Amino acid sequence: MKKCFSILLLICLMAALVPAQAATTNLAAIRINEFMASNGKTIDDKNGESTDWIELYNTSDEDVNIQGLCLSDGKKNLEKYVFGDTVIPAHDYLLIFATGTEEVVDGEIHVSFKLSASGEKVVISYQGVILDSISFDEQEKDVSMARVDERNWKYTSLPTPGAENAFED
Ligand SMILES: [Ca+2]
Ligand SMILES: [Ca+2]
Repeated sequence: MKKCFSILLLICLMAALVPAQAATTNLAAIRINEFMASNGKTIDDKNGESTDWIELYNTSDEDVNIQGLCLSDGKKNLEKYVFGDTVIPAHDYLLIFATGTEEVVDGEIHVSFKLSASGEKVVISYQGVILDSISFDEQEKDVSMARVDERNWKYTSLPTPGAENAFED
C-alpha cells in the first residue's frame, strides 16, 4: 500500500514537472507578418513612444518557442537581436518594437535597431540561415506593410500591430 502511494506520488510529481503542452521549436513556422517603419499615431510602446514595430506570426497549430531566433534590419549582421525563451502560441502574433534600445519593458521586447523609413529590410534567421525576409522602399507615416499571403505584401492604412492583418477594399 505504501509502495503504491509512493509510485502515485512520483507520477504526480512528474506530471507537475512536465508542462502540459510543451512548445515546439519549429522556427520554420514563424513569419514576418507586418511592420511599420514610420509610426506616428498608430501605437505607442510601453515607454509611451511611437517607435517602429515588427509583427511575427506563428503559422502552425502548435506553440513555438523562438529561443535562438535572430531578428535584424539587414543581412550583413543577422544577429542584431537574438530571442530568449519566448513562446508564440499557435496562430498567434508577437509584437516587437524597434526602438534602438535593447530592453524588455513590462514583457514587451525592444530591440537595438530601428527601421529606416527610406527603405531597409526585416530579416529573421537561425544560426546564419535566413528563414524569412522582406525588403522595403520608402514608407509613409502610419502606413504599415502587411503580408497578404505566403508570397505577397501590401501597404495598408489599417495597421494591426499584434493582430490579423487588415486591408482597404
Ligand atoms: Ca535600421
Ligand atoms: Ca497584423
